[in-house]
This record gives sequence, structure tokens and C-alpha cells, in this order.
Amino acid sequence: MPCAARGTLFLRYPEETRPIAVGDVVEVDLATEPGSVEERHPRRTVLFRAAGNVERRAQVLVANADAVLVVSSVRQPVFRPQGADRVLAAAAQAGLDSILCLNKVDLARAGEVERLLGPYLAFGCRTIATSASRGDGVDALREALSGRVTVLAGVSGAGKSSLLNAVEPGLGQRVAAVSKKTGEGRHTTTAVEMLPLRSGGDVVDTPGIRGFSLWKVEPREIGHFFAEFQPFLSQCRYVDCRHEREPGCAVVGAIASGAIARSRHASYLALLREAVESESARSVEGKREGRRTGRASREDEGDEDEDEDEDGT
Ligand SMILES: Nc1nc2c(ncn2[C@@H]2O[C@H](COP(=O)(O)OP(=O)(O)OP(=O)(O)O)[C@@H](O)[C@H]2O)c(=O)[nH]1
Ligand SMILES: [Mg+2]
Ligand SMILES: [Zn+2]
Repeated sequence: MPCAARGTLFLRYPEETRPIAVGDVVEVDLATEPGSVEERHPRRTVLFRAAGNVERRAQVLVANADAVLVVSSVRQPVFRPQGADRVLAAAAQAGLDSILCLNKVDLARAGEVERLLGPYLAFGCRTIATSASRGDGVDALREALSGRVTVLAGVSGAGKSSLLNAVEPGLGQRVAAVSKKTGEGRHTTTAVEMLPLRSGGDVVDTPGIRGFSLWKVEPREIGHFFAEFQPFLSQCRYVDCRHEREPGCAVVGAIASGAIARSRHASYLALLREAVESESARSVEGKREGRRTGRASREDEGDEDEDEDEDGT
């Protein structure tokens, strides 16, 4: 049903770029054409997409999903643990179940699939190795998607849409070859779209997005989004340990003993750095806001620092 969001909905959710996202349950009034979305029901879950570093407003990618299927490929484009780990962390923050799907196993060399998935199997992450073109793992994938709402996320060209077509022939999701020159996808899927599957369950196909941001995350929370870090987080010498390279850090110690994969720790450090940056950006913003309010209350004191806001000082 073609509908537009009622203007007051935008006012009610000023923290979000748009009041409705794919997956929302809404009340519509069909007296007009197009109809009007009047109400949004409370959300069970929310998954955010990457915005800038200073997140003033949230961009909700999907509402009310149950699980995230992190789609990556062995090559074309090459598997990047940091991209996959970022989505896994975002799913953990959102409280969603996650599965790591390694696609294009038909392009893998001997032992490569095991090597790439090893760190994930080690901490109990659910994984599926697939080939949309050859059919490997497609039955297991169909099974994993049934009975719930699953978001497919991953870089352009990894094969999200191809996998959906393989799970349900006739679904007709548009796919396109990755660029020969760059080895990257061509952003074939351009909109977030929820599709019901005949085999049961709903899937949300998404464009290959840059990644997910962790919404308003505190640096000290990030370790909790890495399942295998859990037993070590409370064992560090310092209670405020950030698990970078502090003496007596149990997480860093676990890398040496092989309990935590170095690549996973590198992904953690990347997210930590971002969280620290956006925390300090927020505190600069906060100080500026404070100064503005301060100035408003002493209007007649002149405008000697008026242009400071323009150059971002
Ligand atoms: N060799 C091989 N190629 C595959 C496989 N799965 C998908 N492809 C190819 O990879 C290319 C990209 O597939 P898409 O399904 O469009 O990828 P996507 O993840 O949906 O990409 P965006 O919509 O741009 O985000 C297409 O040429 C597919 O035919 C696979 O398992 N093996
Ligand atoms: Mg696609
Ligand atoms: Zn530590």
C-alpha cells in the first residue's frame, strides 16, 4: 500500500533520520491517497547503519529483525575479517543472533575455508560455507533462514542477492558481476527490502554498505560484543583496562595463548578507536552547546567570539 509518513511522526522521533524503517509495524490511514502512516509500534530490535563519526541522529537500517547473516566471500571481493567483525559486533549490540556466511567457496584453494572460518568456529560462532553458483550450503542456509526475520549484510559483491535467489529460485533479486579492475561489487542492490520466503521466514536484502556503526557506544562496552573476550574481561590488572597493550591485560594475554585470534583483537581495536573518537567529538559538541546556552543568557555582553562556531573551534 503506497503510504507516506505523517509529518508529526518526524517530530516524535527527532533522534532518527526517518521515523519508519524496513521491518516496522505501523498503523495506516487509507482514507487518502497515498495513505498515511499514523503510528509506529514499539520496536523489539533495531539495527543501525553507519553514519558519520559524530552521530547526531540514528539511521535505522532494519527494525524488528531476529538475526543477521553476515555475508562475506572467499575472494572477489577478498574476505576482510574487520568488515565481518564489525557487523558481528553491531548484531551483538542490537541483541540479534548472528551467523557468519562465507560465500564463493567454489573459488577457495585447498584448506582456505577452514583457515578463514577457524577463528570463528573457535569461539562458537555459527558459520555456513556456501557457493551460490555451485549450490554448496544452500540447504543449510534455507534452514537457518526459516521461521524468523534475517538481515543479510556484507560488502557489495559478496553474493547476498545471489544467495537469496539460490535459496528461493524465482525470487528474482538483481545480481551483477564484480568489477574486473577493482575486484569490488557494483552496488547492484540499492534499497533495503524485506522479502517473505516460501520456505518460511523473511529475509531483508540490503545494499553492500560500508558497515554498521555501534550506536552511542562507550569504549568500555565494546569488549562485550566479542563473545570470546568474555572470560578475560574481568581478569585484567586494571579495572579500567581498554585491552590495548596495558600490562597485565588478560585479553592481550589470551592472544599469546591462542584463545583469542589476533585478527579479532585488531577488529576490536578499530572499533575502540572509533568509539574513543566519537566520545571526544561528543564532548566537544557538549561544550559548544553549553557555551551557546551560556551566551544566550548574557545577550548584551557583545559578540566578540561570535564566529568561533563557523571554523569549528
Ligand atoms: N564464483 C562465484 N560467484 C558468485 C557466487 N555468488 C555470487 N557470485 C557472483 O558475484 C557477483 C555479485 O553477486 P551479487 O549477488 O550481486 O552480490 P551482492 O552481495 O548482492 O552485491 P550488492 O547488491 O552490490 O550489495 C555476481 O556476479 C554473482 O554471480 C558464488 O558462490 N561463487
Ligand atoms: Mg545485492
Ligand atoms: Zn585488558
